[in-house]
Amino acid sequence: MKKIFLCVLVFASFNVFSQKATIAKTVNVNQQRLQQRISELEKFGKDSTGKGYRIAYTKGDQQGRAWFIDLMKKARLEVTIDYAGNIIGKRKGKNPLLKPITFGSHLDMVPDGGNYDGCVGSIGALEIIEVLNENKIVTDHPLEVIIFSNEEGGTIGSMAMSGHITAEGLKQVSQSGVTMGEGTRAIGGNPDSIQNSVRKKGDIKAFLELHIEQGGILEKENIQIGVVEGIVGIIHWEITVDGFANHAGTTPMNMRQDALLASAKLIVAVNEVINSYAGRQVGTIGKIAAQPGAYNVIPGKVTMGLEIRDLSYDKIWTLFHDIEKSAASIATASGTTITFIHQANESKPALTAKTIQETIVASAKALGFTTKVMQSGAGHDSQEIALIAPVGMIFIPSIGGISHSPKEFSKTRDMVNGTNVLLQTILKLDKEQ
Ligand code: HGY
Ligand code: MN
Ligand code: MN
Repeated sequence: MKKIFLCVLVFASFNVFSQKATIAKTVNVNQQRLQQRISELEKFGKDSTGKGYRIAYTKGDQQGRAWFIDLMKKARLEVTIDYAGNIIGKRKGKNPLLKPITFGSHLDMVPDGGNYDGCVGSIGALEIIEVLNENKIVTDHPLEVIIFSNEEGGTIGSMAMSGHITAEGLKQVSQSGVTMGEGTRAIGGNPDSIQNSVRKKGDIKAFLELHIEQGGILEKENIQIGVVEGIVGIIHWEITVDGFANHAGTTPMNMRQDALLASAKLIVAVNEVINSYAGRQVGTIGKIAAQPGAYNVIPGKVTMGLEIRDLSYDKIWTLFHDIEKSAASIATASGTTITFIHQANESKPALTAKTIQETIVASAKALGFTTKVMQSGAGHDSQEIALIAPVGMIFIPSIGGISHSPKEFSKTRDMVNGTNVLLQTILKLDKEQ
């Protein structure tokens, strides 16, 4: 009798297990809901010219966040905002002792940016919860959807979570004109106790981020899913060029201390230094302002923003020191003074977890997708979270390789593919203890 009972029990549990595995395999994300939410999100933060402005901490950002939080609550997530302004949506698992599997991205954007950078990963993360709810799947691990604050301004929210934001970093002025600390408060965080948002190594089982590639490799090579192996480091410097403002009509050409002319030479020098090394490093002067800014006044002062990126942190500094040398000779020749101020909120290069790369590849291949293991030339919250937990990133193609532009676009089909790979990867990770 006992033997029969045992066989029935084994058969039944095997049946449940294989049933669960089958459900998991056949579960699909909802294409229509994904597309509809991407289009809806685009509405927030439009300025009078219709440009997308969900720059971190602005009204547009706050409206977009409020809209998303409402959707999270409707998906029965337990939503909180941590001290760094990160939005966290929790879903209970069967075993509360297991560490959470976390996934998400960011909603803020660059000035006049596109509607896919950060949005695909955020809306995709919420889609996972919707689909699990609809299919009545409860994972063993607790799940957390995390929407990081101010990713574009230096991965501020994830930097706080990894314990690397500093008092100096909070004083840094953000793209919206307020300091990082003031902005954090504006979105519901508390910069005075920001250390309370820190997660330590071991607190999270894994963090996964679905993101657009923001480059043209996947499209060019006709590959459906990118599997990120490493994310570049990013360092910024504020540059000030001090010359001497003077009358543009009466000052002879050989008696000028023209800050803008010196700046122009420095911009060329930056480009020459970066191109003088083999490798995939990049360097950009992305913003410039000349004072006083009149036709008939020789610019006396120029401020610029320098950014250098590479997978090697040391190489970034080597490139910077070469640029400093070029600046010194330009300053001497032009009678100007050139100073560099290193910005505290720098991102270090990070590698993703090999095991998670393999799980993403297996999930993508099981769904019949082509894959490519690749580096990310864009920075991401994942590189901060990689300091405290194993991370994985899934890329989908950016059409034309365009990003940080209103022309940024990814196909619905690719968003669906990426979100399905994210879902299957989460379900696979959930089976690990
Ligand atoms: O700048 C970046 O690489 C990212 O899109 N924040
Ligand atoms: Mn991004
Ligand atoms: Mn971006």
